[in-house]
Amino acid sequence: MADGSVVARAPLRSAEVDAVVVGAGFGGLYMLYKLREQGFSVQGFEAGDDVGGTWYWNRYPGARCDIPSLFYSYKWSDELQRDWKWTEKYAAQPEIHAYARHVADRFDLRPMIAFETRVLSATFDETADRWSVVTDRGDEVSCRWLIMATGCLSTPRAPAIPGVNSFAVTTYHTGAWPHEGVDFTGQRVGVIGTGSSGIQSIPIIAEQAKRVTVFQRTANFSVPARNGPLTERDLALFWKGYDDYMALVKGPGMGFGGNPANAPPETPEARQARYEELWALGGAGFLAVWGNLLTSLEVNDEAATFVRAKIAEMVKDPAVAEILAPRDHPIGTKRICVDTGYYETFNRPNVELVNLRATPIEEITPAGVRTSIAAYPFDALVFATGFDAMTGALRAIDIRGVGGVELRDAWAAGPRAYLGLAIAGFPNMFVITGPGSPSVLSNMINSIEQHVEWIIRCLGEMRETGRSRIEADEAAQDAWVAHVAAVADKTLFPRAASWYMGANIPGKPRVFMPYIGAGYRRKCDEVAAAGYEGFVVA
Ligand code: FAD
Ligand code: N01
Repeated sequence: MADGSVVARAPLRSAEVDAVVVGAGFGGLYMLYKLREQGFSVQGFEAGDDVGGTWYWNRYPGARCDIPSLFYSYKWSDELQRDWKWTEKYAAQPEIHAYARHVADRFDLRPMIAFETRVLSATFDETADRWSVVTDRGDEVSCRWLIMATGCLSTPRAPAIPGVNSFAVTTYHTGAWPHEGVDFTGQRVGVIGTGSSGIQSIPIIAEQAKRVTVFQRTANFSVPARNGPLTERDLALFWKGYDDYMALVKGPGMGFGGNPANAPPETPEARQARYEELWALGGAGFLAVWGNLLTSLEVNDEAATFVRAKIAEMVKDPAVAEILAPRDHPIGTKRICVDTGYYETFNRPNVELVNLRATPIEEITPAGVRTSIAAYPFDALVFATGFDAMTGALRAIDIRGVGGVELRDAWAAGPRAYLGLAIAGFPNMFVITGPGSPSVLSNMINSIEQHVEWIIRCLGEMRETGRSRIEADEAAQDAWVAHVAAVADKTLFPRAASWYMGANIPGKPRVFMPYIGAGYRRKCDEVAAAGYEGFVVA
């Protein structure tokens, strides 16, 4: 509950269902809907007290999507798509959360979900081909199919800084923001982290607070959102192109890939004109400027130089602009940020930028932050320090597969999954947008729908043919993992110390986790059509 109390309920002891779904974000909600529609009995579990996942937890000021809302919404119900009216090009968190709530109510999904319930463990019983799922409320549920909709960005992470818990006033993490909101009026606020969450929240915190000190370790590329109200004209254009768009989404090519035909023109003038055009348009579409932006360092350098020049134009103090100019990774190899007034915020008299590359933080103290040269006292400290991405939520659960092997051990050298959907040694378990699938490099809602539809087809076919066990084959998984890495190695992505690589977590193996190749949907469909090639079915 938002007030911290917990709803009393009896544990679901010894319940038996066909399927358990863990997580009630966009992945879990659609999975629950499809399972019920196909006549499977199902139990959902969600740690929060409401649906929405990302949009339930990330309530920091300025939180909004970076894919236009008309596209960042479910496609599986035409009526839903037509009825729901987004108010802005990029909706803010409250509106996206309201949308998730609307979906849950409209399709009556809540009765299937046990809220405020965290799944602690899942153990596979090899004799029965069933999972036993245990929660922090004492539930013990047995299921044939276990579906992890636990999210790629759902395990917030505090910075690894000495004294991190010693700050005596209040500390906030953007990924676990208080439901009642925070009023920073009159306060001295420190913000650590300048990824998407920091870049979205800093301008709004700066409007409220007496003073804001931004601690930046790595400068990030950000492009202006050019957000605004959605007009009737926008809607008309959207619906006019909808069928073509859906043909693309549902087409075999789903996945990243890039468009090789989109080569940079020969003259610098023509290229600059295109950068200007996309900059004026706003949004992450800037990365689509050339098909080889993420494979050619030379091409990438030019686009990066363009953005750095824009930063220098927007930020009045050249020394501050230089600190904000990203120079240590190619543009796009860390998630590009989409902002509203971020760089201009550093022109405000109440905002200060601390360059941690020059003066690192030595410790967090009861009074604030101490760097190698100064102490900064604060009334509030904000950690915009990101997530244990893609694997954090799965590794937090004690998952034991064949022979009692723990997932944490199976993934000790980095995540391994076949198509990002299933894991060798963990039969009957599926991961929605798992590592090795396009996931965070795609419109996540489209990827969620593709995975849910693949899983439901698989479960339907298992039921029809009277089979009770499906498991990724180790050799097929090895080949897929090698392919995911080989495709990534042909791009510039591995050059950045990004969370895509696991580089934001000390000690996490450096493996490029999302799949960046083309044709992912076709590959998944071919696997299913060939009788689940690469799986062992019993
Ligand atoms: P989540 O929404 O993360 O839901 C997972 C749920 O599982 C959570 O509610 C969590 O509480 C629950 N859970 C986890 N472990 C357990 C457990 N052990 N027991 C019980 N419950 C558990 N993607 C885009 O494509 N476009 C965007 O514009 C975009 N914007 C984003 C903005 C922010 C601030 C963030 C953080 C992410 C954004 N993303 C965006 C990515 C976003 O995570 C996905 O788009 C999508 O919402 C993920 O849905 P999901 O259901 O897979 O996971
Ligand atoms: O997290 P991040 P995020 N000392 O990991 C810094 C999605 N999202 O929450 O780069 C000092 O990107 C860290 O510095 P460095 C989106 O996919 C989308 O912002 O490691 N600094 C970095 O600056 C996004 O990519 C939206 O050197 C420390 C920051 O903290 C993903 O979620 C909005 C530190 C973390 O950045 C994660 O974004 C929000 C330390 N010890 C999120 N530790 C949209 O706009 C970490 N940092 C749609």
